[in-house]
Amino acid sequence: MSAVQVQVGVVMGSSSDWDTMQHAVAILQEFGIAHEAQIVSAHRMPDDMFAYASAAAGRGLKAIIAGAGGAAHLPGMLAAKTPVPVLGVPVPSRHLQGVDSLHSIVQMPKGIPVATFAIGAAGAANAALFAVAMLASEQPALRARLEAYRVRQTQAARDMTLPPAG
Ligand code: RP5
Repeated sequence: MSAVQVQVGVVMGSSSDWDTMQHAVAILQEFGIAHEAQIVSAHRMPDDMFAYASAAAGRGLKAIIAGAGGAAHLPGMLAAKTPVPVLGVPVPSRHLQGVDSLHSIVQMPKGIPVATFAIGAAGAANAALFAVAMLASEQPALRARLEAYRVRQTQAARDMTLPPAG
């Protein structure tokens, strides 16, 4: 039996990021994307982070979703060490509510891009949906599932009702 080829890696700086990052994993599960999720801290596990990034392309990863909070180096440092696209998720932080994380991730100097998403759960889910869209460009069955997902979402919005005023 051959091992499943992981397509998307989900990494985060701490177990405290899981509340946010689980929303990325939930989307990958929903779409049946082979993935892995683990803690790879930029400042507490720098050698592990370099090893993860260095091995990513050779392992066949098509995208890395990286979430971190505060002075959030993880997505940028991973991107510096791998040609695999890095999708950054700013995790809400204790003191600055994730604005620090957002600025740390989005303000990459020219030359090493990190695709940056919204702060928190929406950003995590959207990063995974973006990874699905990337993979779907070469997988027609996955594209059909993504289109069906959007149709369901549209219908759910059309079915919304408003309560009486007052
Ligand atoms: C960052 O520091 C992590 O990404 C996390 O968002 C933040 C706080 O980590 P903990 O102190 O909760 O472990 O590296």
